Order: sequence, then C-alpha cells, then structure tokens
Amino acid sequence: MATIYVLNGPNLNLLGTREPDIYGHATLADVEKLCRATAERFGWAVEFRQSNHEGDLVDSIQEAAEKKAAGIVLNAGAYTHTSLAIHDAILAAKVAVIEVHISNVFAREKLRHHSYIAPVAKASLCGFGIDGYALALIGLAAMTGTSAKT
Ligand code: CA2
Repeated sequence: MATIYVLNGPNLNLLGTREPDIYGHATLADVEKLCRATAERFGWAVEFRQSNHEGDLVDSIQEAAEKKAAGIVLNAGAYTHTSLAIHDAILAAKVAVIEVHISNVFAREKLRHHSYIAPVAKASLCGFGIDGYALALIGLAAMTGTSAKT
C-alpha cells in the first residue's frame, strides 16, 4: 500500500485551543482523522506527524524519500517563511510535496507572504481551513493518476 506523509510544523499541536478566529475550532486530531478518511478513499496509508523542531521535519522528509512515499502534504507552520533547510530537503527528496496552510497567509502580515516551500512544492493551498488537507490529498491523487477505490 502506498503511503502519504502528512507533516505539521511548530505550534500546530495547539490547533483548536487558541486563535479560533484564524485557525478555527478543529484540533490536530481532527485533521488526522480527516486525512486518514480522505486517504482511505484512494487506498493510501498515512504517516501523520507534528513537530516543533525544524530538524525533525527535515528527517521526516528524508524518511518519506527513503520509503518511496507517494507524496507529502506539508504544513510547515512558521518554518514556511524561514527554512532553507526544509526547502533543500524537499529538493533532495524528489517526492511530490503539496504545501498547505489553514489560514490565508496572503491576507495576513507581509512576513507570511513569502514561502521557502512554494518554489519546490508541486502545489500550494491556503485559506480553506483544515479542508485544505483533504483538498491536498485529492490533488495528489489527481496528479498521480490514483482513482478512488469503490
Ligand atoms: O495557516 C497556517 O496553516 C500556517 O501555516 C500556521 C502557522 C503560521 O506561522 C503560518 O504563517 C500559517 C502557525 C501555526 C500556529 O498554530 C496555532 C494554532 C492554534 C493556536 C496557536 C497557534
């Protein structure tokens, strides 16, 4: 069975506990449930992770490459706007990465408008709330010619 890595960066473990006006009320456990249900439609297993540490995210991207994952859905959190290390890991991995943000980063402060992930991602999504994760998986399925199982 093919595996999709869903990787979440710093502070996303706090989802649903603070700033609901920006990030909504759903928790990271809800995001995991949504990802598993969506991936199941395409016959995919999910490796779902969150880390507050940049190097952990780099390690997970390298692991996804080693294990020949079918794709990565990545919400790198604030590292999106700072991390050349994650950018380089994606370049080296040669695994399709879909960048996801819960909020519409372009409608927020200017410092959130630049992404180190976007230039090396296959696609980027923002502003759909947690549904962005499901949309990213559906997009990955379309890109890889994976149809829904009946
Ligand atoms: O909109 C997104 O998904 C972000 O990646 C979230 C990051 C932010 O730095 C990016 O600019 C956009 C921050 C995640 C923090 O998550 C929290 C959730 C609830 C409460 C506090 C923080």
